[in-house]
Amino acid sequence: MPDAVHVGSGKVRELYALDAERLLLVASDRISTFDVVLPTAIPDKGRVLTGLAAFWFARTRALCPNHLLAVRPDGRSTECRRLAMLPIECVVRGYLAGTGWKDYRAHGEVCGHRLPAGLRESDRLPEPIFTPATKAPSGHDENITRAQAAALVGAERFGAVERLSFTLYRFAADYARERGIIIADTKFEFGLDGDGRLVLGDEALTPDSSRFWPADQYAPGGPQPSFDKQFVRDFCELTGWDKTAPGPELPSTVVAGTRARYVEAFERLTGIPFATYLADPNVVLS
Ligand code: Q0Z
Repeated sequence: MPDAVHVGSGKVRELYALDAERLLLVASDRISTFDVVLPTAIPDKGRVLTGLAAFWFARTRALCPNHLLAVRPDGRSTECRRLAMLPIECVVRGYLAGTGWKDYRAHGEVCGHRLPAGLRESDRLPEPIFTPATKAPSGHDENITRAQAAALVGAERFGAVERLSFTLYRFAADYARERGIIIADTKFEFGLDGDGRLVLGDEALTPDSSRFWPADQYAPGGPQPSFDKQFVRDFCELTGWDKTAPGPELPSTVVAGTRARYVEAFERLTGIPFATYLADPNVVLS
């Protein structure tokens, strides 16, 4: 890509500038678990995530404008409008997991939301809550209060991203639930376009930016299996790995099982055979 200037790296994605207005977001096949990127790739993982994000962008356009301009024929890279990103992560939680569960157990509340007593790990919340976080350069995002978030982006903008986040989460969670997937929580990132309008950016509603749980195995009262990464986690636990870098190489059985889970999530949610996506990635846009 002689015309693309590398401008950023995430744990499993790369970002390039195409020109002053456009970015290229490339999803690799790298996988992270327990916050460490493993030495073994999951073939087509980047294509699954790119296709899923594009699918959701196409289906939520009427709810909220987004940065997607085009999916490239490789199926793993998308051309996006360059935005001025807001300095907060917009997290919506429909279930009590991760730092939401930890904060609830410690303080009875999450990001200033007082929750009913007696909730168990992974319980569904009476209604979804908005729990903003800062974007820590370390990658370890920290939950902040609504007031802190409002101070970072302005009160009016805070209200707008909260409302949009709820609308997007409810739409996607209802849709996914009918297809056997619980979206327990999800993270959105918004930016401003050249006219100062709020636009949904980054990736959205993928298993890397959300917790996907198999609905048929849902059993609150403890942690839930991950729809996509459970084979990887189980294998890593079995090896006795101490969860510091470098992580273990994955055996081919774990790679194949994990790839199948990503493809299954794609096919369940989009209703499109993954092979059809590979032949023409634009199928997720119509
Ligand atoms: C997204 C990230 C990645 C590293 C910046 N439309 C946009 N306009 C301006 N900035 C961004 C976007 Cl998506 C933007 N990130 C996150 C993605 C690699 C960092 F692929 N950073």
